[in-house]
Amino acid sequence: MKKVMITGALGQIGSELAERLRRDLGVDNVIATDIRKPENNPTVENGHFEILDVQDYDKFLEIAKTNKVDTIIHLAALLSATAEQRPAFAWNLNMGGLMNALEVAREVGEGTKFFAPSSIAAYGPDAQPDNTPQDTVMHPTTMYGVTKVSGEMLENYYHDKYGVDTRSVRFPGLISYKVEPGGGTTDYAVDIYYEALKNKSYKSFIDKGTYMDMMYMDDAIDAIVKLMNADPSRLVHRNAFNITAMAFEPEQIAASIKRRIPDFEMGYDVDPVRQGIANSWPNAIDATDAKTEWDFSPNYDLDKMTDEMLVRLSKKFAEEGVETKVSFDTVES
Ligand code: AKB
Repeated sequence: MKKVMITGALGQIGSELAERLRRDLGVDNVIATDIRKPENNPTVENGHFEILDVQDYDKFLEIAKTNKVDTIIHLAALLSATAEQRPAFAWNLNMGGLMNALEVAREVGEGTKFFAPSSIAAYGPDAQPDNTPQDTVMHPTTMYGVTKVSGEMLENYYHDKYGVDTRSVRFPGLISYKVEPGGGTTDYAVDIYYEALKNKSYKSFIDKGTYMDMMYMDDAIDAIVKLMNADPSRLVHRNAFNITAMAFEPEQIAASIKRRIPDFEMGYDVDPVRQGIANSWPNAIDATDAKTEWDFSPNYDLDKMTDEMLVRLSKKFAEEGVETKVSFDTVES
């Protein structure tokens, strides 16, 4: 991984990955792309940035070839809740974009490294809900899940048939403070920190008792870098590894926040669409193969993540002049 092109680089994962890779590889060795180019955006301003609609194959190929990239990290996609509202567009964007990305990788040359994330959404309601095995039935009942499981197969195909060095993970819900996610089912676990600081209360659109896998963004970014640098001879699996750092229900994240904001109040205003999606996913997946094959090892558990989110978000709100009811410079461990 020497010269990397990232699609969807303004999103929740892309913006933090671009920053990390610019640090690791040098600013000139990361080509960040997205469909829009906002002003005053660090990903746009702190390095090489190009506008790219991933459905435009010719432009995709031109950017990859002109910049002689050896790695494509394809992040542009719709998340679960939005995909459920716009299934045809989700199929066209998620599968068409992925197909273009894989074709560009093939065209760039054999051995091109390739990453596009899968998700816990690749599983359906008939998979074992707890300690869900890496290799088991995958019958998703959401459009997003259908694109994820199809994407996993397509990435294996391009690896086996054309020698594209495809590697991927099934991401759980990702929690971060820099860029908010949009259109996901696990987004409640990000929103809750914003509302805890601003209002000391939160109404969850996911119901009590609903377990989902989650991970702090630092661990997710480390996982991508580690997997992309892993010795290929150790990889029995490729597309895609289960990874998770924690699994919790809404009551547990609320309790974690209450340790620092004792008068924080949690209520529920359940969204039937996102609740239905969550109900179709596993409670907690098994990440043993990622640990064995490329030493996946997350650092953040729920309380450590909560402390980090409260401090980091407080700082961000202060910088942006956002009013809050409570703020943290630091927390005592
Ligand atoms: C979503 O909720 O759609 C995503 C995911 C789990 O893939 N965060």
